[in-house]
Amino acid sequence: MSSSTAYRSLHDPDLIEEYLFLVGDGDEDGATDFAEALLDEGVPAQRIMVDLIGGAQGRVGELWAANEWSIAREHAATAVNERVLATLAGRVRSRPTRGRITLACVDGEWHGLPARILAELLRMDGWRVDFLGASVPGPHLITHLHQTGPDAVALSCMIPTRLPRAHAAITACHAAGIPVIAGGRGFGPGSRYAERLGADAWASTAEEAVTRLASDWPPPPAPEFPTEFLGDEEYTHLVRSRPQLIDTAMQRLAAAYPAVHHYSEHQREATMEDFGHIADFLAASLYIDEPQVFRDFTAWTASVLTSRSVPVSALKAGLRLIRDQLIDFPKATTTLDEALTDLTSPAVPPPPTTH
Ligand code: B12
Repeated sequence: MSSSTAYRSLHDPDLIEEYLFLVGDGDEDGATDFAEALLDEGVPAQRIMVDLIGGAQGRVGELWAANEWSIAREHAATAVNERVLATLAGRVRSRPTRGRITLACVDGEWHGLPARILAELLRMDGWRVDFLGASVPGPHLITHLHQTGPDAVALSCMIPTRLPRAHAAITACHAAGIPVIAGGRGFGPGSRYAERLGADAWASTAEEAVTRLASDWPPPPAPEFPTEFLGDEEYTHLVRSRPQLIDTAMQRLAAAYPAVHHYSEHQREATMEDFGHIADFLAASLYIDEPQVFRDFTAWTASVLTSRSVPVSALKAGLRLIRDQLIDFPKATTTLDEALTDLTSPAVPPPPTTH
């Protein structure tokens, strides 16, 4: 296979599926050999990392969402992907010729692999990268910045519930005088949320970030950073009353959705976790004033529950139980009503992205 054939074939779903089989089988050596063979054939490491490893990781999530793979299998597959990425990174050495970058996932953000892919691409492009990994608490990030004095902070947020923490981190980086490039699906389909939270730049993919940082950094100072807390009274109430909201909803659930009487302990725990996600996504959507964030989440949750034989009516009952406790909060109730209307339409819309 010539390198150009290999390059094209990385977009071939069969190639990803072949690699995915090895990843799903927990075959670390097989998956590593597969990726190294592509590298030996001349496929750029960047392409293998983004298209093969990143592409397979997205498929892993789809299989989990469709209830075909267990969470344990997903975790095992992620671990294999991480090992393959590390092996490739070890094979492609590069000397730092540019500045220094700190790359971190926002506090509470456990999707570490996409950020790790970006870290490797930046390193290969000549940056010295301090990769701090998943879930970096704000104060520790700032201490690190004071110790290392980087030229940029790259902040990864894959899940919108972490946006309030992302805002705090961006504000703190600015106070330390360091510009921030933001990225990851949590910042939304475009740059809007990143801009609203005061990020200096945003990129949708790791490659776009590499180009941006190589050609246009540091960016001209933004005219004004929205440094103040964005959350309003509704957001604050929701965050403070989160435990009570969930407890009350759990207590009332059996009356609203009698099937709960037959739930196992595990099902009850999963339901409680789901209430937590409902509260967190609602809070995030209030924080950045984007109801769509919550509506995307409920559409996706409905499809995940359906693949686990839980009817949409269960989710609707849960949403109403939260709504009933928030009747004094107009933005929250409107958002919940919109989500409920979405779920009432004849076909629940497909999830916006995959898990
Ligand atoms: C694997 C996975 C997980 C794994 C993560 C394992 C790990 N160590 O990374 C686990 C199981 C832990 C997980 C947990 C959860 N997940 Co998840 N997960 C995924 C999944 C399937 C893949 C993520 C991934 O690695 N993709 C591959 C990368 C390469 O994709 P990518 O986005 O294209 O990456 C590029 C860009 O994002 C960009 N980028 C990333 N970071 C940065 C940073 C900067 C600065 C820049 C410029 C660019 C940039 O560069 C990357 C490379 O090009 C996604 C769905 C998907 N298809 O992506 C959901 C997804 C991210 N998860 C989601 C959810 C909801 C959850 C959970 C809440 C599920 C739950 N019910 O518990 C938890 C939350 C955990 C937490 N608090 O962080 C949602 C997020 C919702 C949303 N955005 O609206 C997604 C989108 C699925 C969905 N459709 O809803 N998840």
